[in-house]
Amino acid sequence: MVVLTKPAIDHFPIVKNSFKSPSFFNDIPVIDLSKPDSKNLIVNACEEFGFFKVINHDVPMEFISKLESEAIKFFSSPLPEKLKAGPADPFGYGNKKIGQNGDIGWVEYILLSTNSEFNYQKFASVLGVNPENIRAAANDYVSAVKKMSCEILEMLAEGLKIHPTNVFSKLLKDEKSDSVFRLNHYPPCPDIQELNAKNLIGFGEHTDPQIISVLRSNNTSGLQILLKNGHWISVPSDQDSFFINVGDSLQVMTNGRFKSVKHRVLTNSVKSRLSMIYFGGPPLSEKIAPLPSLIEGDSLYKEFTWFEYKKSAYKTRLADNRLVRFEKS
Ligand code: GA4
Repeated sequence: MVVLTKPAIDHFPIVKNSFKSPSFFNDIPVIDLSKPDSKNLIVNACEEFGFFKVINHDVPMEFISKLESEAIKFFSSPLPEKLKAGPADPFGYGNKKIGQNGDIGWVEYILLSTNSEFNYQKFASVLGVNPENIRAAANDYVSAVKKMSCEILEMLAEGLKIHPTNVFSKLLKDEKSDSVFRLNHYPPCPDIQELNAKNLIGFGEHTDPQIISVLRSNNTSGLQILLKNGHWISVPSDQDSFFINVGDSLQVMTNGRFKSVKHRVLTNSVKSRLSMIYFGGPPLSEKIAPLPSLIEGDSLYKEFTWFEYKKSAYKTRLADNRLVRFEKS
């Protein structure tokens, strides 16, 4: 894989050596999707961590490896070629720059809207392949992951005793669902030692705005989540499983019972990390508010449309709390 051009890495955000680096956390909830009684475990995991790992899913391995090999091909292309698929505005190829408000990370990526043909064209022109191949690979993967996300959201609704159980999943199934797909490549950064730093930040701390995010990575670790006690813990990589994040919108719909999990990615000094993330979001016109059956006492949030939330989110920095302005005072 091509290493990013050697930049002045001292401009990059780092995690200082001054504290012990976090150890791997082996108590991340693991949900076995083949077991029908997993619904209560999902609810517990969303309450405690806003994060869990899924095994025995039925996303075909073939879809994962096909897309992964297309992504490797893409990220191995010469930089001037890749730049032709950029800038990420917000969709397209991005290199180090995340969003439009000054965030940077040791990462290159492709951001796609799951319902825009134009995006695939941009991506495929660089690979010099038939756009149909890449479109088909991304579509197969995203459709299978979306199906799994909907199953998880329905189990979750059942676990919360909400009727009908499709309250969350119908938002992803809607043909106007504003969902996003992201491929992230974190090249190794061998010069980390020069900085007297333990780790370079690949993707800075943030919460995801949507309802649910589904991440799959290769066997290189780097992902960390923030626990309720304020400690960052490293998530052991597992290329055969998926990792699920609660997003801000699900936090609102559950009236804060579930918390969107703060997470970040640290760069490895030797190995490349490749991740694929599906962010399941509602249609732009959808009104987001706490579900009446989940309001015990007061509603913590004002009602807003997903469009209003996104408009305001795109003006924020990555680490900002994007929900404060929608909280009831
Ligand atoms: C974080 C989650 C997703 O990766 C993303 C990101 C988006 C982007 O990269 O364009 C944002 C970020 C994310 C939240 C705040 C804004 C928008 C970068 C940024 C600084 C695609 C998303 O939906 O929100």
